Amino acid sequence: MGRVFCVGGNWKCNGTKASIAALCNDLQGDAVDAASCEVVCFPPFIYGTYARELLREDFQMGVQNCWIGKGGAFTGEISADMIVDVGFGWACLGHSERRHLPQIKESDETIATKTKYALDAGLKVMFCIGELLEEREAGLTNSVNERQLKALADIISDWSNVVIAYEPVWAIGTGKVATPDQAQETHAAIRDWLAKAVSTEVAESTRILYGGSVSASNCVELAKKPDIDGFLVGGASLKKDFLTIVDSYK
Ligand code: G2H
Repeated sequence: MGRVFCVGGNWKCNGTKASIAALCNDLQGDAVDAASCEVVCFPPFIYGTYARELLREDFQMGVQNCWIGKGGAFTGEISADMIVDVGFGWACLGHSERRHLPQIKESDETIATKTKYALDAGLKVMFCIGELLEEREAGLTNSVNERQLKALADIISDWSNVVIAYEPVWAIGTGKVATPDQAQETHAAIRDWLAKAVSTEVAESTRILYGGSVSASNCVELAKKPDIDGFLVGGASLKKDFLTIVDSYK
């Protein structure tokens, strides 16, 4: 079976009850053919249940982070087991804001360990990778992606619930989208690495999403590329435009 197109909406630390209700209303529309496209929204934790009640049923729900392991005396944290318990199916882990914001600074190892725990708990994971501008300019794009992926490959063997989201950090929220050719080249390199480091089966079946200033106007050209299997969308996921991006699989 081919790779099912997948679109994530990362709402980040945005929203109020009123804006979420308005957004969920704006996102009403024709049913998405589940055999062809999978859609997941990632609201802030505190609005998760509220958003689930209002969001169309054919869009799945996930969280933007979780604790690294089992719950317990970890004030302020939310475990993957709790996320499964309330019926959410996904976690978006390793987002560049969590890797690079000085107040957070999650390491490759933390993100990989957290991902393994979340997978073992039964979540699907959107595993984000990507290079900084200075790393791209130094020709390090592929080695950075490979280092981030290797941390995970070293500790998991089952990739069936992993979706990779390649998000060049210089393209996030900047309006500077990678060109379709730049994105395709990096996605193909990620797939080649998976084939060599994991297996040809995993390389062929694992979805690789593109993220970074994806919009209603650039998604169609990006979606035509053979190794781009969908998108992780930030700013545009807070608008009706998200539906146009979802529809780019057609
Ligand atoms: C990248 C992306 C969503 P945006 O962070 O993960 O955000 O589409 O706003 O660049």
